[in-house]
Amino acid sequence: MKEFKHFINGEYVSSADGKTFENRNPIDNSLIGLIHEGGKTEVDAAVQAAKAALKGPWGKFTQAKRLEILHKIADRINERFEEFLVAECKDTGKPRSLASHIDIPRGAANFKTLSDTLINDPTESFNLDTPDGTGALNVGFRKPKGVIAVISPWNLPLLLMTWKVGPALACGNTVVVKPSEDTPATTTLLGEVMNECGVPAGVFNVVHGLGANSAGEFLTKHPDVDGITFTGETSTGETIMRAASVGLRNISLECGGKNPAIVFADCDMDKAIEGTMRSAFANCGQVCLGTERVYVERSIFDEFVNRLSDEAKTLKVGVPEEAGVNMGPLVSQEHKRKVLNYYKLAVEEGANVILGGGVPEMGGDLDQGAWVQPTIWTGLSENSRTVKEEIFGPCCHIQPFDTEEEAIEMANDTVYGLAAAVWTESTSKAVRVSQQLDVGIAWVNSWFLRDLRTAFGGAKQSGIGREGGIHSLEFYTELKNICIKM
Ligand code: NAD
Ligand code: 6OD
Repeated sequence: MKEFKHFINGEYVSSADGKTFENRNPIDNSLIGLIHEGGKTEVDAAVQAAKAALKGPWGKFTQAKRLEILHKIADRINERFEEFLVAECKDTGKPRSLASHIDIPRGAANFKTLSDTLINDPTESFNLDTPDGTGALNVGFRKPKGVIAVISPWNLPLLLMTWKVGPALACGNTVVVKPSEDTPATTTLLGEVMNECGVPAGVFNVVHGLGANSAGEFLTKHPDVDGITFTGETSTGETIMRAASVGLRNISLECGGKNPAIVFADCDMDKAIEGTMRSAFANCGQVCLGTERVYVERSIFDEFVNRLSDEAKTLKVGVPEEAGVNMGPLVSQEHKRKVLNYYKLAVEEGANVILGGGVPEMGGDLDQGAWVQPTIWTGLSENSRTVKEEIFGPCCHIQPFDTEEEAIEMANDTVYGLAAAVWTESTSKAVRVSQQLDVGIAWVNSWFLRDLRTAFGGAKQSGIGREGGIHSLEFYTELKNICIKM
């Protein structure tokens, strides 16, 4: 039986009390292995290892040495690509084509691109006049923040974890990662890579477990954690923010979304359909940046609905390794129940079900899996829960609009503010609309196109802070001013 152990101080260790929980494959609910559940003992051991490592060789490495190691990590993930790919696909059920294109390469690249950007950022300096005429020189100096807790979700497990671990290490911090209880595999595997690449013991630690009253809560409440970076649901972000308030620890929160797409009549319809197919259905709709609300100008509404629905009918739902498959199951039985409750609610709220709304027949053992159909609705009120709440499944609601102002108003009428997509061939309209959308990222005629040097994060209840490029420096370092009297 496969076991997923903690990785503490450079070694794989079991939970002291022997407590484990199951890791199940979402394609057929079969048992993948047992995950060790971390308690206060394991969290404390990991945090103490991380704290000690700050004072060990890691703390004395030059930037160049750290950078060299981070590049090695990226290269090693790529050398062990197939192992990471198999592990990620087993945990999530996602198609190999998707994970080999996004999850694993981006998971590796996060160690390179971000560390290169951070290391090339200058700090400020100011000359201050003084009454004696000699002046003072002020020089900005960045120090690692210390021990960083990284709490990550299950939808892009390796990518979203390394997105934080890469810059944290580049800035000289040490980390304790608590991966999602649903997807322990690639984070566990990364421990081996860290050892292979000469990362000193204690710099990268992993404690498995659940959230409340388990490793997640114990880690975020640990007084020796200096900063907490989190990706996950907004409600969990609120809990973590409360935990971080004790001791005034810094937080970076990347949370949920209910992202709009606005499709204007002057769009290139082929591009808009192709982009919306990806933004609504990629990763079985489990992308925080995904589109769940589509606003379409009335003159092209029927054509858009018909074309999106025809295209969605061609999605091939199946197991990760099957050729041509572009949609897998949801991540777990629990998430399947949540998404199916929304499918039921949509009907109760009066939706026209244009496509899907149920569970596909997969046959054999696969019928035990977390499969749901790609689903498209129209006809719901903008105040319905289906349109207001994040579902995180392969579904979207399409609503017509008559004016640009109305589209912007509806797009912004949400507590979230993560991402949006605007489809138009008019550049001035694209810029004008994008500027008015209350989101962290607005795509024009594209979706999930990422330049890792740019700021990433959410407005409103989609998060606090920005990471990416030099913006990660703000969170992962403590900026001090050294004032030198001349
Ligand atoms: P989640 O909030 O349930 O869990 C995320 C992580 O937090 C897990 O590791 C979990 O164990 C941990 N956790 C849960 N309760 C905790 C607690 N009380 N204290 C400490 N840790 C706790 O989220 P999820 O279901 O894994 O992921 C899906 C959600 O993540 C969606 O809402 C999605 O929009 C969001 N997400 C956001 C982004 C972004 O960049 N903004 C990216 C991906 C996913
Ligand atoms: O591309 C990224 O860096 C990023 N953080 C993507 C988030 C995707 C959410 O599911």
